[in-house]
Amino acid sequence: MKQALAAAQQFICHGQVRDVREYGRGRIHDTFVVTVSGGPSPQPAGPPGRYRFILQRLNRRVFPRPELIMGNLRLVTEHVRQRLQREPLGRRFELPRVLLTREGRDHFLDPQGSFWRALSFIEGAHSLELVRDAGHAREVGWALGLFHRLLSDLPIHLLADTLPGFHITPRYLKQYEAALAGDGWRESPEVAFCMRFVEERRGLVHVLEEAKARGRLALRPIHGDPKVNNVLLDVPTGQAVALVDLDTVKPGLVHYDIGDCLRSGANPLGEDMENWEEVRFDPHLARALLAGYLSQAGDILTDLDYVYLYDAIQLIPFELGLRYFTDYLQGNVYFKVAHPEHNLQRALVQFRLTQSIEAQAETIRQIIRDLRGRART
Ligand code: ADP
Ligand code: GN1
Ligand code: MG
Repeated sequence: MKQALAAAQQFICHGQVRDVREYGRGRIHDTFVVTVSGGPSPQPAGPPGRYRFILQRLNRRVFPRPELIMGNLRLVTEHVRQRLQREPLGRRFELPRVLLTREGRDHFLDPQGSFWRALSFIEGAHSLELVRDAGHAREVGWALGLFHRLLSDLPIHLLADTLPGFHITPRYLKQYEAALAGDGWRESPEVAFCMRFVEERRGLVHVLEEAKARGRLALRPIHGDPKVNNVLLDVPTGQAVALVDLDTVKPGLVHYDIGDCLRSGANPLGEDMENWEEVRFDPHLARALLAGYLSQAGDILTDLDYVYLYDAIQLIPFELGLRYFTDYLQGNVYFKVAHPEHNLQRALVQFRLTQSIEAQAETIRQIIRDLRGRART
């Protein structure tokens, strides 16, 4: 906390830091909310006297080149700001803005080598860990669709690759095989279940990468991590007002995002559910989420994009399960955990979700067909 306080001081010119406290439930960075009093707010229309900002210590094990993140963030927030100015939405939507240090830099490197950055706090909004109902699912999908639409004209060569290999499923399979060959894990019935689960789905892992290699799917700017708690909702109305956690914005397939958003937004029990056998994919939530998404991004999807939507919905929860399971086998080196079995439990949740998706494949394909028909009429 002392380090966080010292870092917070770097991002204020006037006034005093009143409070620094841990914030949110991210699995990668250390996030704090800082309250400042007595200085002008960096928000254009912020209240005088007291304001808050988000302070984050970026995880350098996951993101070895955090300076690339800051470049992308500045580019993307400016692009979205300009587009919304040209084509107003008629409702609130914003991305967090990068706040600068007293020296005018977009980050602060402390004496221990930690990389700190500050973002404007999205006021009057909150994020939920679990999807509440179909209205919430629709808003989450709407926010992702809007994000894709607003960035669809940003040339991808301008975006740095902040996390090489992210969402490249065959690469995660290789890492899994390397982890299995290691000796840092013990056998258990759950481990045996996960191993069998992965073996039975080896044929699945190449589907999106092959489509990309064959030119059937194209790279576009993506969010990379559009799960439910990264969409902020207006407190009184429940409308989506912001997307946060933009560190994985980079060139990718919109399919990664759609699959990720659905594995989070159509799993009402959430990804940390202890009774993993109860986890299921809810097609009503999925329909609402996809309808919200297509209301904004329907026009940027090609016929081939639609062809691979179901594959993405099946693949991305499987991929996340594989990532959690691998991390468990490696001794929990990537995701933050509350206990040593946490990543194994999270893997089981994602694998159970994948099973539920597979069991409802025809229903999900029908939802995609229905919504596509509606988008075209
Ligand atoms: P991580 O990458 O570790 O998930 P996030 O950037 O998602 O970290 O931040 C963690 C949580 O903090 C988010 O889920 C959200 O609830 C909250 N948060 C992040 N940025 C902001 C912001 N600019 N304004 C308000 N809340 C935020
Ligand atoms: C991580 O940072 P956070 O908690 O929003 C992860 C995502 C996973 C997610 C699962 C950079 O996201 O890929 O889908 O956990 N982010 C990174 O909750 O690996
Ligand atoms: Mg997050």
